This record gives sequence, C-alpha cells and structure tokens, in this order.
Amino acid sequence: MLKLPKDFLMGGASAAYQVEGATKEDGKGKVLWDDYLEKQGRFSPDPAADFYHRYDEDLTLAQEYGVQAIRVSIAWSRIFPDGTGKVEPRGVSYYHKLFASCKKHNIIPFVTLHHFDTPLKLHDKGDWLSQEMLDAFVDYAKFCFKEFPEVKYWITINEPTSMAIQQTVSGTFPPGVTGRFDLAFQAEHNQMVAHARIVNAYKKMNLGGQIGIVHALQTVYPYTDSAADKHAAALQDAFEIRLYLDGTLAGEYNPETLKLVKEIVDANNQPMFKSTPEEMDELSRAAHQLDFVGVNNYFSKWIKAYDGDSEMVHNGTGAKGTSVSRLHGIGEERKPDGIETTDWDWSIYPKGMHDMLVRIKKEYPLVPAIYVTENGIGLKESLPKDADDNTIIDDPKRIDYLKKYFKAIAEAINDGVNVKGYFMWSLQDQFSWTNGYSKRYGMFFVDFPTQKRYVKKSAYWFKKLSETHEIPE
Ligand code: BGP
Repeated sequence: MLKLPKDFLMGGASAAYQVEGATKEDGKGKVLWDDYLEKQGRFSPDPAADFYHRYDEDLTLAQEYGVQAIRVSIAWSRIFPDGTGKVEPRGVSYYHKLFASCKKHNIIPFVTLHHFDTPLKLHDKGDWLSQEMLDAFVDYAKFCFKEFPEVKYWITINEPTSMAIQQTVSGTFPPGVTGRFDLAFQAEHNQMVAHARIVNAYKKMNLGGQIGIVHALQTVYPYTDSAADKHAAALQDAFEIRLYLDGTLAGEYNPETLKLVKEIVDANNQPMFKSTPEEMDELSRAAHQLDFVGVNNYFSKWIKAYDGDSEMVHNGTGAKGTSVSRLHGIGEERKPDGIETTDWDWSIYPKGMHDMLVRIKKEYPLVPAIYVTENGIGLKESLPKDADDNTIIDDPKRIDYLKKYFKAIAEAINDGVNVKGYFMWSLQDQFSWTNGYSKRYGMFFVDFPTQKRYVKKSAYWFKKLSETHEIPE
C-alpha cells in the first residue's frame, strides 16, 4: 500500500469570490466579474457558499473531517474598495476573524492575494496590462503582510496563465477578448514581475513566513509521435506552462522557450512581449528566494499539429464532448482513444500529475518545495428528495478520482519529489467562474437555496487518509 509522508499536509481549497458571496456587503468594491456576470445573466456570484457569514461553520466541518490546512484568498476590493487609497476597516476585520477561526480549529491558512478578482477600477485601467495595477498590487500585498502577521503562508497570484489566456485568448473571462496571444504573454510577464517584486519585498520584511505562487499546470503530450505533433505540443507547453515556470522558478526565460513564444506571436502577426533588464533582475532574485510552488493539476492535454484559424468552444454546461480548442500557430487538442473524461471534457489522467511533479524537480531545481494546491473533480450532484439532516451524499466517482491522483502524488514522492501537501478543490461546493453552480467539486455539499451543508462520502475517505496517510487500494 502506498503511503504519504507523516508530515504531509492535507488541505481543502477555496477562493474568495467563489465562496464568500456578500459581494455588496460591508463596503466591498466591485470587481471585474460583478457587472460582467449580471450582463451575461447566467448566474450570480451571490450567495455562493455564503462563506462571508458561514466560515466558522465550514471550518468546524473541515476540522472534523481531517482538513489541516485551507487555501483562502483575500478579496482585494474588500480591503481597498477601489484597489488603492482608502482602506475599508470592515473588510480588514473580516479577514482577522477568518484567520482567528482557522486558529481555533487548528487549520493553517494558505492565503492567496489575487485569485482572479481584480478590483473593477483597476481592471478598467487595463488590469494586468497596466503599470498602475502592478504598483497597486504590490502596495496591497505589503499592506496585507503588515496587517496580518498571523498568516504564515502567502501565495502571490493564483494561475497567472489561465487568467491572462481566458481574458484575451479564449475570451471566457472579462473583458472577453479573443485571439490576442500578445496581450496574454504581456499580461503574464507583468504578473510575474509583480509577483517577483512582492516576493522580494516580503523576504526583506523578515516576517518568518513562507511565500509562493500557484500555477495551472495541465501536462501536455503530443497526440502522436510525429515530429509535427511533438512540435505542436512544445508550442502549447510554452504557451501555457514553460514560460511561467521559467520566469517564476528559474528566474530567467530559457532561449528555447522564447523561440517557441516568438513562433506563436509571429504566426499570428502579433508583437513579442516586452521586458526590461531591471524586471529580469527582479525575477531572478525572487526565484532564488521562493519558498514553494503550488501545482494546480486536474487534467492533461494532447496536442496535434494544426494549420487553420483559431477556434475555441468552451463547455460551460457539462454537455459532454462539446469543447473545441484549435489555436492558430500552436495546435489542436485531441484526446487519444480510451482517455476517460468528465462531463466538462476534462481528462482524468493521473500520470499527468506525476509527470508534472517530476518535471519541476528535474528542470527547476531551485524550488525547495511543492504543494498540490488544487486537484479534484467537478460532478453534477443533487440532494435526494427525501434528504434529512443526516443525509450523506454518495460520490464514488470523486473517491475513485482522488485515489488515482493521490497514488500519482505518492509515486512522485517516492521518485524524490518534495511534495509537502495537497489541497482538494474544493472544500465545499462553490460557484465556478464559467460554469456557475452545477459543477460541484466540494467534499461538503452545499444546498445553495438554503445554504445547508451535507457531508459527502469523499469527506469520510479524505478524513481516513488524513489520519492514516495510507492510500487505500
Ligand atoms: C482553477 C481555479 C479555481 C477553480 C478551478 C476549477 O483554475 O483556480 O478558481 O475554479 O480551476 O475550475 P472550474 O470552476 O472552471 O471547473
């Protein structure tokens, strides 16, 4: 039987906008999503899981089911409603209360400073493409470090890549621009510079905590062994993964990576992103001081050479088999036969997790530690009609998924990778950015209309693993 190390941390994950609800309460400023979602009219970020009012209830449950750490994020616009300037004391006080509740329940908070929720005023100025945004983000981070000494684990940014790509390539995040690879690369470079400035400032402050970044790292494989497919996979990897691992974990861009990025922008008649020697120096200093990297890995991708126009269709409803992704200058996603997928077309491929963890150890030796900061499966789940207080939601698919992925992590640890912990996405059911409320990931079921919580069988499974550290067959 495979075992996890004794000090392996078992956690649950969340993000402010996806759980808190209360988007108009206590002086919170608007973020890029509020008007965008209202206009779209598909779903609302309120009430989400009403974590703003129910954090203590959720942390009580978490403690009972073996959760030792939690990923939460601070909603920047609860503290600075406009992104800069005036501080909202009610927002500050909410997070002090949340961290005190974590302490009471013996749960370590890993706190993200930016999880897809740019304050609207800064979003309107260009979001990650604006220097004003970058400076404001660094100031907000420093404010948090001083204000919340009770936090010992900080994460600068959640998934810089997916934010940028969804904002300006696939258009699934506001402002909904498509096909602008150049803007995505520039926004990502800018996020890495802001991240690096924050890491370097944090280390200077000597607060005795740890700081890291979280990346979306879906492993990329060529569809076949042909040279063309292998090259397409290398382009896709540079686009979604390699540039950001280089920038944040090595502190410099490998010339081979830059060549691939240049090939993508050239093919789309767009300019290369800009960087300065001062920025590169900042990246290098940060990479040498970074305490950990967070790996978000849910699925893997297979890429085939493709020569046509870009076409992307997002499966945001769980209608299996509806996703399309063909990018001009990169390649086309195609799953080999026999790869199992979820209703949202995400492949279930634990080997991808293992390969990614091993790759980081091999190719980015500066990184001292890795946490799996997100992994889990989105399912369509409902409350039985005759549910009562003791109803337990049966989720065998999730247990099966977790078992396979935990095995892959344990194997990577056996291969010498320093994986220190795991955060299941998600702690409780929550709101999903582009899928709303029907894609449930939680170990606790949330009946959104009543906000009542029900335990899922996977929570029992998780508790046992947390107590024994033995992965059952
Ligand atoms: C990650 C995000 C999370 C979460 C998760 C699941 O990219 O960091 O915020 O949403 O993916 O994705 P989705 O909600 O699209 O299923």
